Amino acid sequence: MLTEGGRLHNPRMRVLAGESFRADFAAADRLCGRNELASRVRFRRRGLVSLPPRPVEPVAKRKLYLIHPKHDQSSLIEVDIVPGAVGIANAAIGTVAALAPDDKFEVRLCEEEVEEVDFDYPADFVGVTGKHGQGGRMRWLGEQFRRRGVPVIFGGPHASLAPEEVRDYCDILVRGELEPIAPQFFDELYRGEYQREYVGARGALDESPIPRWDLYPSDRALMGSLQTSRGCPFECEFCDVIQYVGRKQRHKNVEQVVRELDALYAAGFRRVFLADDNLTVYRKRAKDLLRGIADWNERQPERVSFGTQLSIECSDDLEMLELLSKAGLHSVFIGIETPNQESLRETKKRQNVDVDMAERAERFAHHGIQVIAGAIVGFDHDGPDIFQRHLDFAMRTPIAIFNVAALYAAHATPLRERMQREGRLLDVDVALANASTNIRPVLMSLEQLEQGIRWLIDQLYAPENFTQRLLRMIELFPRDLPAWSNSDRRVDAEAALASHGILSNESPEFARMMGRVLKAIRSKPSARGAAMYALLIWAQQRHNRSCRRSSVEVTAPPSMPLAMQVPRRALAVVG
Ligand code: B12
Ligand code: SF4
Repeated sequence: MLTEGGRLHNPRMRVLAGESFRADFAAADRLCGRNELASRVRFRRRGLVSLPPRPVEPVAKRKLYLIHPKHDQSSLIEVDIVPGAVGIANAAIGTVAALAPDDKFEVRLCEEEVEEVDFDYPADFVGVTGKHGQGGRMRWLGEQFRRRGVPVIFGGPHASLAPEEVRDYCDILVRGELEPIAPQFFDELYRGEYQREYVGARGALDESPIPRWDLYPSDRALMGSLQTSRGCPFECEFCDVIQYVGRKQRHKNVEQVVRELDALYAAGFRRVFLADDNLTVYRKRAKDLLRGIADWNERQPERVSFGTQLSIECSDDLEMLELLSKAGLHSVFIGIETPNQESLRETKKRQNVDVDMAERAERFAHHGIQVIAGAIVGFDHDGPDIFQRHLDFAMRTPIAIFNVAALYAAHATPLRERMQREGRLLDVDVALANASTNIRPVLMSLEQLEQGIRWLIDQLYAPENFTQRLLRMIELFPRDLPAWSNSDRRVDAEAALASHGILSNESPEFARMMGRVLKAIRSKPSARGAAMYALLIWAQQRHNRSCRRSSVEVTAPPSMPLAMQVPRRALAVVG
């Protein structure tokens, strides 16, 4: 807007050309209105202004528009089958909003799965968060807003771990955690004297504020989100958690967690995802926390149920299982990874080696906790028989939901480094395409791997197999478990109806299976919530299988050869 061939072409802004950047910020506000802020950014980037700073005049609040973008492709954990809804609420944009000083910023949030991005909103800054699976959409949004002259800020896991993939699509890149740098960052943003890149250190979590759920479309998320800790002391080779938030786990204290729970409850949530990397790994702390959550839960008019992530070794500890159950944990995501012991050793998943995972999953079920398993195929020690081995293992467990993916060398991981060293890293953007990988496998071809995963997913979710595992889980559940609260939230009703719609479109064979599940639930109502959740995920899986998400506009990463951009997205097959 401001420069054309290096010359100023906006007459109002010419007035400011000889002034200091800081002063012209305020003056621009007065003369041209808030939107000229965007022009100044361009102006500054070209290094046109270098006069000494002057005192800042008070200006209006800056409008900050924070977006959690759509994901590039469907995944098992998202709920595309419920239009305009999300499975787990995004905590990042609400946290950034809470860190922005109230007197200087007016913040608006956009959850793109719920509402369209408002490109006409007169934002002074647009902030976009995202994970790797949203990278294409982040870049695309960055392009759109910059074309409109609005300065774009990128932050979050993808921007932090793969800055080279997004840097050229934003004006300000924030890597790492925002809390420790928030005062400086927002001050500089407000004054327009910001830097091209910020790097936040790993701070203490007591600096982390309660996310602004009041600004988020909380009524459109099935679960709220609460991160009680960051980091994990294990060192699985494929994992990016360590690079992102570190091996030394940092914790919020129990009072802080309870305050966040109060805010989530007030926002209407009755299911909450404890968004930790590994909730139970520090046992004493985990037990104190679970006791605090259990006490809090008992005081609520309606009981809240929780999901989280943890590692299998916690099931050694009977007290831990009891506390998880008492606190209201209804599902836990566990990286089972593989039944192949050599592959577990290869990937340094030591806590799973020589452990009878099927028996461990039963321990959770005995406590009324549903295990959701992460499974990976394509390790160097996986041959073509691995798919059948996975299926045989799965059918020995009471685990209905398996999230299966090809081993993938994520950014900044030790695995990626090794693949690069060994010349096995492929230059493709895999994003969420669970059947695809960016690694050349050792004991099978890429085609065998992709076909094998598709076969495995089809087998795992075949009505007969899925129902067998689900019935086993229901059978193991205790009878005296407190029921999930009866939600009167519209979004929960929509989820039930959506899964019902998909389920009832299935074959007569499937209808018979469902009849058996419903009968089992009737005779054990304590398992109802967990079973209905499994059915919802089943319906989502069925949906993913039959329909690919093609409507999301994305921009491929800069390194990708053009020829690969479209076909790779079309290849997406999700678990
Ligand atoms: C909860 C969670 C989920 C939830 C997300 C719910 C949701 N709606 O967001 C679910 C279970 C759905 C999920 C799914 C996936 N996840 Co996940 N998830 C997490 C987890 C455990 C916590 C995230 C969280 O809530 N953090 C709390 C917020 C407050 O912190 P934050 O996002 O880190 O943001 C901080 C800073 O980055 C910064 N910031 C963030 N955004 C912005 C924006 C601006 C403008 C600014 C200035 C600053 C800023 O401020 C925050 C405070 O410091 C992290 C692990 C972790 N420790 O972070 C993995 C993680 C984010 N997930 C990851 C991955 C890979 C995925 C999947 C792709 C997995 C898959 N194959 O399906 C999918 C992606 C789904 C998608 N839509 O794309 C990776 C991301 C790696 C990467 N390179 O991007 C992580 C790091 C670890 C992991 N492997 O699980 N995930
Ligand atoms: S246990 Fe989970 S979070 Fe921890 S390093 Fe391994 S995969 Fe990552």
